[in-house]
Amino acid sequence: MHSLIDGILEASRARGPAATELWPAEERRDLVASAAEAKRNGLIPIIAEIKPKALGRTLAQEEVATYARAYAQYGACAISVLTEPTHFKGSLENARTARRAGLPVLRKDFIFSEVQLSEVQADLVLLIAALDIDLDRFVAAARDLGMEPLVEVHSEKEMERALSTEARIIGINNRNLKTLEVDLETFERLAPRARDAGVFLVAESGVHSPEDAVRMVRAGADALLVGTELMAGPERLGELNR
Ligand code: IGP
Repeated sequence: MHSLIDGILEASRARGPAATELWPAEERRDLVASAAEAKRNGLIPIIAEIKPKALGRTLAQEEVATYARAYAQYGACAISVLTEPTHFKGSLENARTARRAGLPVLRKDFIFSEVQLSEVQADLVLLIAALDIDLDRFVAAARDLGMEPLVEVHSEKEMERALSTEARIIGINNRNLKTLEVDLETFERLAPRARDAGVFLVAESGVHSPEDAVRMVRAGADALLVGTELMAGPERLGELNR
């Protein structure tokens, strides 16, 4: 059986690595500080995602720039950029373009090799526990490259694995990457364990209304990661904070 993840990994292997120039560590933008600032401004800290797949096409760089600027204007605390090209219609260029809007940028991809980590620099990089990578090694490698890792989990087992690493930021994905089913209860179930451990917690996927947003914050989210809802119009970021 050919799963979504298998197909993505295969395509990445076939493409090979892209080279990048790294910028100095002082230039890294801090998600935790940015989320705290959003809160001080009376906003729910939202990491707004650029997800071309939600529109069913790749985006021109001007469109990426327009989304990124709008997200900044509507008070997002960071921008998440899908860079996976074959399934998600993203690109490394999208991450570089989005960063010009001034917010911290999270590179969102299916990272299964250290080589991929150095393809493009971002302020944060997603590491998916379900990919069965050596998380300890990848968390350290991401920091060596000047990026803060955000480790994504979807089950109790993955949460324990993530908490056993040096990761300071953990994302709980409400979407099952295998079945693509979304259930906000996933965050509510897994959050308490991470709260006790004192990590910065991100609620990922499935937020479409102010009620959803408040539900995630009440369950202990320090920030929300929202994609599909905002690709329908960045002004919806304002509505989520209603
Ligand atoms: C955004 P949504 O339901 O708001 O579009 O979800 C984000 O959480 C989702 O795109 C995502 C994702 C991922 C995509 C979370 N983890 C891993 C690709 C790979």
